[in-house]
Amino acid sequence: MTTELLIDELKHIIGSEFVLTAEEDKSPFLTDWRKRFTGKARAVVLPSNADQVAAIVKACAKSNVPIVPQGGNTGFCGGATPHGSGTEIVLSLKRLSRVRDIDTANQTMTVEAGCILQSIQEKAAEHGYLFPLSLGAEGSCMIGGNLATNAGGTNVLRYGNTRDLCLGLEVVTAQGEIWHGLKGLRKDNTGYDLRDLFIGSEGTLGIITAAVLKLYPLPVAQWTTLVATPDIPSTIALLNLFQQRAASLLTGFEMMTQESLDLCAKHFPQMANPLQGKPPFTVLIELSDHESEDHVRQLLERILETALEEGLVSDAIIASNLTQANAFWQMREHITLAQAQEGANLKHDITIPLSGLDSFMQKTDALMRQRYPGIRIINFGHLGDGNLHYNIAPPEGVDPLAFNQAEEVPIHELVYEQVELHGGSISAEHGVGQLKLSGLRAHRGAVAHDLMKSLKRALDPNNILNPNKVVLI
Ligand code: FAD
Ligand code: 2HG
Ligand code: ZN
Repeated sequence: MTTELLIDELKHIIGSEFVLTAEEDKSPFLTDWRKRFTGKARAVVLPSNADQVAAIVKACAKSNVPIVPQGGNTGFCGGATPHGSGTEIVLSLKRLSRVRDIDTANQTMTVEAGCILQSIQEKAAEHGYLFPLSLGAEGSCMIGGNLATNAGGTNVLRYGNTRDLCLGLEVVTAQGEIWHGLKGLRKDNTGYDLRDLFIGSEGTLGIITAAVLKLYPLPVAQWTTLVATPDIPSTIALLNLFQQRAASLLTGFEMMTQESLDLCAKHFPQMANPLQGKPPFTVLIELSDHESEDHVRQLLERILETALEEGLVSDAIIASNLTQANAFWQMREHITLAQAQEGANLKHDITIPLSGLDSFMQKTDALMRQRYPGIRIINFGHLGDGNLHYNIAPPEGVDPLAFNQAEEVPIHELVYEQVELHGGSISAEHGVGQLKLSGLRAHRGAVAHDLMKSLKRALDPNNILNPNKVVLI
């Protein structure tokens, strides 16, 4: 089938106004948030329901035209950006944005893939519930994208990754069939877990059109504190102290180095670190409680007292109100935005077992600074999960694009070699997409990589869904 005939068929399925072919209309869908990847597409299509998605997949499969699913386009690995060939179509899920059901007895919510994460949080809160997934992009990322990347964020240490927050899925397969898996069950051992197969598959195995999400009781009180720690061993000892004493009340434990907060203050001076004396490490800790304000506040104070006595912490500020607590979180979330304003940078989204974290940072920092004097290591992350964003910016005054072009590969190699030596992962929460495709076989090992290829071939034998992302077949 020619491109024209396919475009006509797509227009017939969803209406001409939802099949974009003009360059200026397609362009917002062809570059990722970081402006790291740009591609081309025959068309961008915007269906409004699962039946339309299925009909589009059937039409494309018939014409052998690959499809790139896209949600909020905030992903960091180029998974939602088409390749440069111009042969693919981008399928945006943004019009599938209905909340289908809220089941308070079952504590679940059924939503379509194009629902913005923040709107899901707000809807849950209107009904007195918490949907705990929370990340800096929550105002624009969509739940389909969160599921497809198995996004992490800042609440993982208490509630888990997106995978842990999902009970059921509706998925359009590579053959254009709809799998109706929207059961809100907490137990279901009827063979292979298809839901978990699609979650984290980055649009390469199926197109998620809806999901059943878990809801939790809204906490009645939250206290947030910023503390200064001298080094990583003290920061981990502090985490362990909070885990022991606060247990499930600990809902956030985010680490930021001085270098990352300096960059944040450079671009957002109103978000300078309120802790005095530029501590080497600043940790944002949040406790949430279902009992009372006083209960959790007193607990927080007692734990901080112990931490000060034991020398784990040299300074601490407890947010006195919600505005100050939000300001602490804003400072944390603005590191990514400050990096974007500073220019192109190299991201490493890694996890290391906490026992090896100090050694990893000492060794990697030393090698990096020795090889690249003046380099800026923008290191922050979800320390409670062992997840670092070990990002690299060139020395001040050096052109970032030229630097990245010359040094991207050796810098990735340097970091990933240390990740391997310390038993870590090269992608903690952002996924693989195009960015980490080439290193995946070595990282996962031949057996795991071949199993991934077999799965891809079995579910998508014609390589229609997001080809050449995650795994090459
Ligand atoms: P997209 O970027 O549109 O797509 C991501 C991948 O999923 C692509 O491979 C795409 O093909 C696929 N996909 C999208 N929708 C579907 C669907 N319905 N069915 C099948 N495949 C689909 N990530 C974290 O994990 N933790 C963080 O803390 C975090 N913070 C961030 C902060 C900022 C400021 C930004 C810009 C990004 C952040 N991210 C974070 C990365 C990003 O927001 C997440 O990966 C998010 O889950 C992507 O959602 P999206 O809707 O934008 O997906
Ligand atoms: C975060 O934790 C995100 O804020 C973004 O995962 C990390 O900018 C980054 O590298
Ligand atoms: Zn993160």
